[in-house]
Amino acid sequence: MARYPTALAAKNRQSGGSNDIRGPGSAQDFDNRIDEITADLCDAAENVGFFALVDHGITEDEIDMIFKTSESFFALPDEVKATVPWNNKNVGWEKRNQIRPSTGAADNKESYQMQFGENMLSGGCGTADGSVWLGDDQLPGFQSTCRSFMQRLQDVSEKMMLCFARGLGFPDDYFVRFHDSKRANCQTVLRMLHYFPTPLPPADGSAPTEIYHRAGAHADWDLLTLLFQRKGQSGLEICPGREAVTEFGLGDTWTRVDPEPGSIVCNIGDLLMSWSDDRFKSTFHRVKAPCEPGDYYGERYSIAFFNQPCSDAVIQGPQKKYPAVTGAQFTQNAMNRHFAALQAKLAAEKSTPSVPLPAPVAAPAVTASV
Ligand SMILES: O=C(O)CCC(=O)C(=O)O
Ligand SMILES: [Fe+2]
Repeated sequence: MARYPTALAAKNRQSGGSNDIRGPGSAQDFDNRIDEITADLCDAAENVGFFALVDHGITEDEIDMIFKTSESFFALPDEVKATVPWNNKNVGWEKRNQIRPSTGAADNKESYQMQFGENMLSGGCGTADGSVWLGDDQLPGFQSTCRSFMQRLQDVSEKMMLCFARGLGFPDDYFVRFHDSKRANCQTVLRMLHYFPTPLPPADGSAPTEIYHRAGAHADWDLLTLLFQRKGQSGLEICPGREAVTEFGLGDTWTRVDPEPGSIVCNIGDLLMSWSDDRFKSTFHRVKAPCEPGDYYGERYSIAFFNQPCSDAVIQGPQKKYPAVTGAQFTQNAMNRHFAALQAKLAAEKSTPSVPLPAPVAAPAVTASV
């Protein structure tokens, strides 16, 4: 049966300990419990690749506030959002334009990606400063609200990076140095996501004729992802144990990860899997295309934070299982693999006419999203 540790806290509560990686207001707590937390995190990373983090220090008010900011962003007219379009530096807004190799069709969603550094500074189409940051003239305080939240997530991520470095036998600051959000070439991404409502299935009980993908099955490319879901807006599913699954987890058993207010769903990405010589698992996951009773068909918001390496980071595991690559090369290789898999999927569908082809997309498909 699929295992999903619902919370690191559950274990710690049983042992009577405090359950946060950053005790309420107390960095001291983290320092005292660092080895215990490292053991929990490494256990989850080795066996499942997904875990929920609680008592991380980010309040429910802060989470509510960033979701309200996200809702205000997506409520803007498309012409306004199009002034900050997605580009291949992996920043900006896209709508129904991300095609996953697992489905060969665009996700029925829109998303907006932000980074800390130089990749945001150009690519705008009509913003006052030419950046892909939405200006205060459109949404007052938008950039500063998002940046503050990104910094909060960076702080939580750095604590986990320290634990993973220690667990792998690297110096404590090893991953933190390579993911330094103060450097201009930092590639870490905050992604706001908005899934469109899915039409309800036919009332006569017959199967829906069209599949509306939300986020097709995939693994993330980054080091570590932190995800917030909204209460009542379910859909995230995982397929743990990468070596035990078929391609993209298709045909395997999926486990629901329902939203739990205040908790952060975390998962190991391909980068940390590779950097740990495959000791830690990057796990397939998806936001299920609603199609069955019990599925959630309404509009859905989520927010993800993808820890990406600075472009000049040098990536190699302690056992040197894979040749060393830079952060830029790792990302490029991931994009190339993704593109090749997508082409193969589309070519296979073309030679099998019984499978409907996806609608053509107007702009180049998003391939660089994590
Ligand atoms: O929206 C979600 O819950 C998950 C999104 C996701 O997996 C991704 O964007 O990589
Ligand atoms: Fe993902």
